[in-house]
Amino acid sequence: MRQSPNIIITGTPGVGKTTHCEALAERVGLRHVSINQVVKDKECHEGWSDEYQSWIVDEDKLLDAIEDEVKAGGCIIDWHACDLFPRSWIDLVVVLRVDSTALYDRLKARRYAEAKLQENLDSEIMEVLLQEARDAFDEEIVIELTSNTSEEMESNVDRIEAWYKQWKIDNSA
Ligand code: DAT
Repeated sequence: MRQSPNIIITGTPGVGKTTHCEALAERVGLRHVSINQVVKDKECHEGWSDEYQSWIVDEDKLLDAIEDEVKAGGCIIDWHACDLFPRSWIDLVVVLRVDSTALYDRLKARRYAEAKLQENLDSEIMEVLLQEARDAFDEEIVIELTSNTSEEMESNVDRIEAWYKQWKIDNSA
């Protein structure tokens, strides 16, 4: 039984996953597990896709690479997908959502190519990752939070911190 919960922060690229994870790591002391970083550092991939401008992830290798750390608890997992993680590893799934105009500006600032930018905007509008999270995990552990402004981000971080403290109380021996 883990002493601290594991949380996934997911959503379309640009919604604010990394920003939220870094704030929570600093405030709550959760370990930020950036899947992008793990895939790169531990070479959990089968090469680079020019079409998608991202690594082609080897999911088995990735899960092996993070298993011990995640099973120990207290991780905040940062990635745009969530359905590959075993349900037993995860206590809360936060799906961040953002308005199209804000997302457009953020992806434009990252110099995303037009096709990739449009693909991500479509994915956000179609709620692809929210649906993926709801299909993969029990509905009661999936929450949707908006991340349009820094005030919303502050309030999200407060809310996740409060959830974390309650989990610790509920799961103390
Ligand atoms: P992700 O990790 O989901 O790709 P990010 O954390 O790198 O997203 O954020 C993308 C950009 O948007 C970055 O410049 C910070 C900014 N940002 C993130 N969340 C925000 C929010 N709630 N309000 C305003 N700006 C935000």
